[in-house]
Order: sequence, then structure tokens, then C-alpha cells
Amino acid sequence: MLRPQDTTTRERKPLTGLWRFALDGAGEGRSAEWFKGPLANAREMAVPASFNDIAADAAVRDYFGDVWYQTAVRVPRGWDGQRIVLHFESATHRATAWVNDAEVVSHEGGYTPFEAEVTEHVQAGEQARITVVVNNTLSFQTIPPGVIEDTRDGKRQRYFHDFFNYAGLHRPMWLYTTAHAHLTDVTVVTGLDGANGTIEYRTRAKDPGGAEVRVILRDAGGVEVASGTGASGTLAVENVHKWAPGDGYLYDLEAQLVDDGGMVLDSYHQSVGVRTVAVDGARFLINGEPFYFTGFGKHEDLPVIGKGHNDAFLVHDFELLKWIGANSFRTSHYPYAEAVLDYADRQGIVVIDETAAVGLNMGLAGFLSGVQDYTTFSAETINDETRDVHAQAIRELVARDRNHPSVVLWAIANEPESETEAAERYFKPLFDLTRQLDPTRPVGFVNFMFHPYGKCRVSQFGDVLMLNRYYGWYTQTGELQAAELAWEEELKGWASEGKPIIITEYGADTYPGLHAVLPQPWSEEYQVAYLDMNHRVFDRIDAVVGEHVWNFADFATTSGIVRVGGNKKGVFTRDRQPKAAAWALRRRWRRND
Ligand code: GCB
Repeated sequence: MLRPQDTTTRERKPLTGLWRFALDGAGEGRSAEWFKGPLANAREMAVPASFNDIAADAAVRDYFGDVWYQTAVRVPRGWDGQRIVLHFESATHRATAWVNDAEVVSHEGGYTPFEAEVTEHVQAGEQARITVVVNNTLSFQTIPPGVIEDTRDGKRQRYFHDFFNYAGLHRPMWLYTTAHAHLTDVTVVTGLDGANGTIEYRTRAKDPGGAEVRVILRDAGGVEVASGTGASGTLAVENVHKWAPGDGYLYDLEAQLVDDGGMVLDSYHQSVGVRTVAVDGARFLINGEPFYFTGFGKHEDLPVIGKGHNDAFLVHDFELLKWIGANSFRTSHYPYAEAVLDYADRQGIVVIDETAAVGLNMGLAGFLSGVQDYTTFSAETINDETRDVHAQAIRELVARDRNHPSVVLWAIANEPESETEAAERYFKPLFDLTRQLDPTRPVGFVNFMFHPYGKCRVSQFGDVLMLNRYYGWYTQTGELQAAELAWEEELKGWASEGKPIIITEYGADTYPGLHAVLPQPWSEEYQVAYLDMNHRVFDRIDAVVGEHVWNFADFATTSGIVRVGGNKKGVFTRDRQPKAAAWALRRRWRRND
């Protein structure tokens, strides 16, 4: 699937704005065919946004089940004779859409795009009614998983991850056109040979007839530097300007479908950053040079709009990354909006790209939200069907993000159970699948502190070890010396495996404005002392090739006695004000500036 764009042959129209919106608590909308007319009893709802915090209403915030969105759009007059497509950048966690009375598409999974051709259901110049039913329920067969439990107060959605289950239409939606003969896919793989670069490209097309593919590569100044013909091929660039951390240099590859008469039927632009990624022993190499990750696990999480994409915060967050000296982040715990990856490409920020497979660990469940006891992997809980859904989530992530130079590593799950044979059986095929889909990037998963060195049975499959550790917070709380000893001991064990280690999470909840002369947990001083302790350990172990503090900013979670107004491990508050730790990190990460 190609992302909608405006080119000489394609046009798009955003479907963002205020939509009609209704909860469907009784679950009757589908059988009552609510899509067949104006939604009754609807309120207005912003798109893109999570619906949960927009209404000041607990019934909306904690709702699970079907919600309905509807808008009317006038199809541009000039679109007659074109192929017209309805495109969703995401719908969390699943959706079905109708155009006028016709059902056009359904999709499972809350963070990847989907689309449907709607040419035969709309008419240029006329209005079309678009209705979408979005469902946010989580079960043991969804990624991420969850469960509905009976309580004295009725049914409740529980889940096993530590962030609020924001839902809705979080990202932009589009109507767009292509010609009937059109490109359906463009893939690029880049290589380096000394000062020269190579770009292998592959294209696919639908109904091309006799048309042929032509590609033109232009540099950032728009000057043509290479060209080729054929559905696939390799372009060479002499004295290539590499994409590198801190230098988001991009070429533009224009792929065209050209008919016998030389007419361009379709034109699509793919940005290309020429770089290589490799693991060599315990080193992580970008362009053949050792790379050390500094940065954060983040969230898509904002006041009012929840996981709604917002360009102002996108730019602001990257400014803060630069201010603090971060060169990278992880898309914890789901694929982020495509605009985020595009921006990371342009800014030269490195990304660890993660699926939404978070919370496949019943050991954690009770701790976070007091849910009942379950076995993680069993016929009734996480099973083969879940793995199929997980595999599909990996396929869609790789298909969506494989052309981004910023993405250097796939994280196929966060903190799953990994000590058991069942876990080993569950994960082995998913690692194989990821490597088959993308042989050019290392693959890993993020290991949980209670499946430590010597016990984990899944890390054997990873090219890189990614560890989340909270010595001095969840264990040895307030006892940083004891934490330092225990942490170094475990890390030395991992280092003996000879793989690069990225500390994908370490952090301490910190209430902004709480101070203590003798650093006490929750104070700003403790967060600084805790990070210093971690850094002393990392600096003593060569195999550590990265440090991602948990978290960039405070974020919303479910209620629980371990959370005070959400998770407070942010180095910035939820509204992006620095805690003392932000200044301390800036001193460490920018010490060579
Ligand atoms: C973790 C999880 C993350 C949590 C964090 C915490 O290990 O990966 O989702 O928010 O710990 O703060 O407990």
C-alpha cells in the first residue's frame, strides 16, 4: 500500500475535522444499519483524536465496544474518471467502513493503515456519506491483549499494559485518486561502497497494460543524479550524501508508469536515505560506524487528544530531543503515526520501531491493574490465533515502515513472558517471519526484568538484546548502592553473550516539584541520582550500545495505587516542562558540544 500523496497524477483530500459521533453501548448499530442514514443522537467529535478525553464524561472515557463516526464529503468535481480510494492511517483497534450504503473495508489492529477503492460508490462533484464503526475492545486474541471481566459494577475492560487504552480515529484519513493504471508498491534498499551508494528499488503496479516503469533519483536540491527503467533495478550514486544520525539527508526517488506514447500515467515519490545498518559482535553499526543510542521510550500521549496525532507536538518533541542531546527513540509500545517516521527521517533521528505486542505477560497484570490471575500462553489465553494476529501486525509494520532510513531495528514485542518453553515456541516463528520480511535490519524483542539473564529463553533469537530494568525503583527502591551492584552483576551476564545491548527502559517515577536534600523516591533529586547510578553501570560495560530513559514525558495510564495521575517517569511533564533530570541528561548527552 502506498501512502496518499499529491503528485502530477494523484490528488488527495483530507477527511479531518469534526465528525458526528455516537457510542453504541447496546451494540445495535450494525444490525440496525446505522450507516444507512444520518447518525441519530450524535455529538460532534474531532478527527484525528482519541475520543476518550474529549467529552468530560466517564461513560465516554472508560467506554469499550463499538463507537460510530460519520461525515459527509463532497468528492472534488475534477475527479471524474479517476480511481478513488478511501484511506485510513489507523483506526484503534479495529474498524469497518461504509461509503453511502456500501460496506467497503474492515481492518484489525489499531496502529497501521488500510484502505479501499471506492470508485464505484461515489461520484465526482457529489456528496458521499462515510460511516465508520470503530471498536476498541481488547481480548486474548488481539494485539495488544486484554480481557473483559465481570465486576460488581458490570463488565470492565482490563489490559496488561501500562498506558491508557485511548481509541478512535487517531490519525488523518484521506480520499485520494490514482489513474486506473497505477503503482501499488515501491520498496528501496540502500547500500554503500566507499564513497558511493546504491539504491535497489522494486515496484509493483496494477493494470499497467503496456506501460513501463521509469525511475528518477534527485538529490535534495532537485538535481537528477541517476535514473533507470524497469519494475526493479539498482541505481548507483557516486559520492553519495549518506543519511546518518544527525544528518537526515534524503534523495527523492520518483517512480513513474509511462505508456508507449511517453505519457506519465502515474507518478509516486519515495524519499530515500542512503545508509546501512549492521550488527557486528557487540557493536551496532550505522554506515559501518559504531552507534550509541541516547534517547527515550516515548508514547503518543497528550492532554485532551490522547493518542491523536498533532503536528505542533511532533515538531516540539523533536526540538526537545535535540535540546537534550537525544539521537534516537523507541516507538514504545506500538507503531507511531507515519508523519513521525517521516519527520525522524528528515531530522536524522534514529528509531527502534515496535509492534503493539505489549502485555503478553500475565505476571505483570495483577501488579498494574489488579486483574485476575491468568496463564500467559494457553489454549484459552494467548494462543495460536493470537500469534496469527501478531504475525499480521509484524507484516503490516514492516510493509509500512521498511523504506524509512530512520528505522534501524525492529522490536517485535515489549516485555512478554519469556522464561517458558511456551514463550520460546510462540516467538521463534515470529523472529523468522520478521527476518524473512526484512533481511536488512536487525530484529529483537524487549526483555522484562523478571526474566533476567540466565532465565530468558527468547533473547537467543534476537540480534540485539533490549533490556528494561528498574534496579533502584521496582527493586532496591531507594537503595541505589545495592541497586548498582545487582544491576552490574546482571548486565555482565548479558554482556557475556557477545551481542549489543540497548537499555530500552530505566526510569523512576518523579513528582514534579517534589524535592529532597537526601534523594528520596518520587523526588526530582532521586530521579537524577537514579539515572547517574545507571550511567555509571552502563559506562563500565562495553556491550552497552544505548540508553533509552523511560519515559520522554509523563503519560496517562489506568488508575492504580502505583500511579499518581498517570505514569510519572517522564523526564518532561506531560505538558513538556523539564524536570531536574532533563538538565542532567542534557549535560551527559551533550557533553561534547
Ligand atoms: C515497563 C513497561 C512500560 C511501563 C514501565 C513502568 O517495563 O515496558 O510500559 O510503563 O515499565 O513505568 O513501569
